[in-house]
Amino acid sequence: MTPRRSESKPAGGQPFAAPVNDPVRPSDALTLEQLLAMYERMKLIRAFEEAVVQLYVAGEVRGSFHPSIGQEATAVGGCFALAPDDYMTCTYRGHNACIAKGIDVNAAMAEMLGKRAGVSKGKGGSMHWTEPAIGLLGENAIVGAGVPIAAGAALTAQLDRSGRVALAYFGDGAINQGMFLETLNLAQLWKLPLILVCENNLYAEMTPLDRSNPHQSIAERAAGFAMRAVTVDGNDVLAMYDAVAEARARALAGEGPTFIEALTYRYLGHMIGDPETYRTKEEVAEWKKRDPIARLRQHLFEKHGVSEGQFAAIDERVAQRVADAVAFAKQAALPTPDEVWDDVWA
Ligand SMILES: Cc1ncc(C[n+]2csc(CCOP(=O)(O)OP(=O)(O)O)c2C)c(N)n1
Ligand SMILES: [Mg+2]
Repeated sequence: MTPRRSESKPAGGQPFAAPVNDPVRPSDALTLEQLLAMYERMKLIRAFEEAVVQLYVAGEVRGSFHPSIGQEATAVGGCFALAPDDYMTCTYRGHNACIAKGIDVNAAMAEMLGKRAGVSKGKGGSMHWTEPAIGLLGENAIVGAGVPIAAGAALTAQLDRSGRVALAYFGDGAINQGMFLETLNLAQLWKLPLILVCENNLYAEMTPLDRSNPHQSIAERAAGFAMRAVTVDGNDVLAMYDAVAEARARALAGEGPTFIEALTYRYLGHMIGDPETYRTKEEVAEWKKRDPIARLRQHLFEKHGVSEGQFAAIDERVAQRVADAVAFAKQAALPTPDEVWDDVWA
């Protein structure tokens, strides 16, 4: 079998020589039903964010919005390899991961519009979705901050012997944060059941990775903490599933954390309104050829004979789901001024 782990290069670096001859491929055991569910979830993430872009442009979303469009496979591949009650943290761009983990999209859309029915009662907005019921310990607007929070959750799981693991999604911009480096050290020392997923989309805001990272790859740096570290094609949802499933099995076997560098790309700017002067249209077009949703669609068509009719039915269901979420959010009530101090802790 050909390995799914990627040899593609991050900007300015050679590919990290991850072990590529491991024949264990948990995704081989996925049923067609599960694969279709992954496909539908990726479509839902994209359609949800496309709808938010429209609402943002129409002036209905306040604050900043950081779309993850193009990064659906890192989220769905990763979260589908977790148990429903495993912990997860992510960034202000983590709508992909939250929807993949199973957040209620009505409540998520209501949060985007600042409504009381939102996941954070309309007070957090785009960057602070939180839902303990699905293990989501919060998106985080502070670069790198979700990593120690996930490590704390992993320590809890270890002490309680609960059989849960914690996964932290973060960007390539997090890797020079002190708390990130300290967490890697402790996590390896204490063999925490922690999965560290770096969504390396090659830019931190407007800074290309090769302007901030002297290593050949991000996984190479993590390997410096005596930690298992691999580089994965983050636009291949099955490769992501395999990497996280393997990491989860290692964590539960007491073998400690795994670092997964997932190579991916955001199609839109850092946030709505980003003039994108730091990258070329050609580069964006090149990455769109590796679109994660189109690739799973091709796989489903070639290997499982999924028909145009089946794909169209999924598209229709997804469009309806997002339209329902928008309608729900629009009619939902705003919080009132007397609620301002509710749920505020000091
Ligand atoms: C501690 C901290 N420093 C700086 C910022 C400003 N900031 C917001 S997003 C960002 C870039 C992060 O890039 P990356 O981690 O690669 O994530 P991406 O946006 O690419 O998903 C920066 C520097 C911040 N939010 N927090
Ligand atoms: Mg980045």
